[in-house]
Amino acid sequence: MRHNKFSVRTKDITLVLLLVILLFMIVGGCGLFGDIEDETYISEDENLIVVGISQLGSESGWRTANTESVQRVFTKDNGYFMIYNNARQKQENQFKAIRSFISRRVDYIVFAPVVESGWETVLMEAKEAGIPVILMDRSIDVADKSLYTTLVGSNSMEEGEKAGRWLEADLEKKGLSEETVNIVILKGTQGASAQAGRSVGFSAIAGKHANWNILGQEYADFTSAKGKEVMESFLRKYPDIDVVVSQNDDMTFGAIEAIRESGRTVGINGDITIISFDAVREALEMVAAGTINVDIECNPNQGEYLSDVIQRLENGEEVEKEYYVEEDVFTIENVTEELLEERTY
Ligand code: GYE
Repeated sequence: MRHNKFSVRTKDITLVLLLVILLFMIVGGCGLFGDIEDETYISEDENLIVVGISQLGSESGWRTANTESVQRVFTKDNGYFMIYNNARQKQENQFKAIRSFISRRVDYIVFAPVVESGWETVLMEAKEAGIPVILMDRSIDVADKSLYTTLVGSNSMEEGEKAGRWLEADLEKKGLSEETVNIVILKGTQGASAQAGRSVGFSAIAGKHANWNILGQEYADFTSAKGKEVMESFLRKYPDIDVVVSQNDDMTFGAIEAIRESGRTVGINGDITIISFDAVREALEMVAAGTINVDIECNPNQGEYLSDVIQRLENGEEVEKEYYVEEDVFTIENVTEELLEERTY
C-alpha cells in the first residue's frame, strides 16, 4: 500500500517536474515552441553571408513581387542565409526584427521602411554593432546619413513628375490645356516615402497649371479596399471628377470598382481619366484594354540589385548612396502582348 502511496507521489512529482521543464522550455525560448526563426542555426562551415530582411508588409501586388524578388535571390545556392520577417505594416515590428538581427550578429540588415521617420535609435544600435544597413524600396528621413550604407529603390518624386507630365501631354493632345480639370488623388500610406515623393512630384507639375483643380486628396494605404472606400467618398462629394491620380495599382482597382458602381466610366473613352502607379501585370492588362489611361512603373525587382550591392561591399568596394531601379511609363501605345507575357510581376 505504501508503495502505491509512494508510487502515486512519484507520479505526481514526475508530472510536476515535466510541467516545470516544459514551462521553462517555452518561456526560455529554448526552441520547443519558440519562433521558427529561433530554431534556425547557421552552421559555421557553410560560409554563408547572413542577411536579415525586414519587409514592411504584404499590402499590395507590388509588395508581393518585391518580396519574391528578394526571396529568389537570397538563397543558400547564391551564398546567402536569409532571415526574413514581415512587419505587417507596423514600424514597431520592424524595430523588433532589426534588433533581433543585431542580437543574432547578421552580416547585413536590409529593410523596407514602412514610414520615413523614427529610425535613428535602432539604426544607431546597428551602427554600434558594426552591421551595415541597406534600405530597400523606400527611403528614410535621418540627419545622419551614415546610419545606412545605401538605398536600393525607386525615385518616387520622379514618378510623380512623370504622372504630371503625362497629364499635361494628354490634355494638350485633347485640346483641353486651358480647360478646368477636376482632379482627386488617392495617396498611399501616410508617412511613406513612396507616397510623399509621388505627391510632391505630381504637385510640382500641377502647381504650374492654375486650371488644374485638385478637389481632394486622401490617404488610402496602398490597398484596394481603402482605395474603393475613399473613391466612394470622393464620388459622393464631387459630381464632376475628370481625373483620378491613384498612387498604386491596388488602390486603382478599388477606385475603378467604385466609379463603375456609381454609373460612371473610366479610361480612354470614359468619363474619368485614370492615372496609376506600379504597373503590375494585372494593371497593364487594363492599360491595354483602355481602362487605365497611364501607369507609371515602379519596379519591385530589387533583389538582384541588393545582392549586387552586398557583393561589392564583400569585395571592399565603395558603393553609391542610392541605386534607382529602371522604370518606364506605360500607355496603350507600348503595352504589347509580348510585354505582358514576359512580365514577371
Ligand atoms: O507603390 C505600393 C506598395 O513602396 C513603392 O508600396 C512601394 C509602394 C508601391 O504598397 O504598391
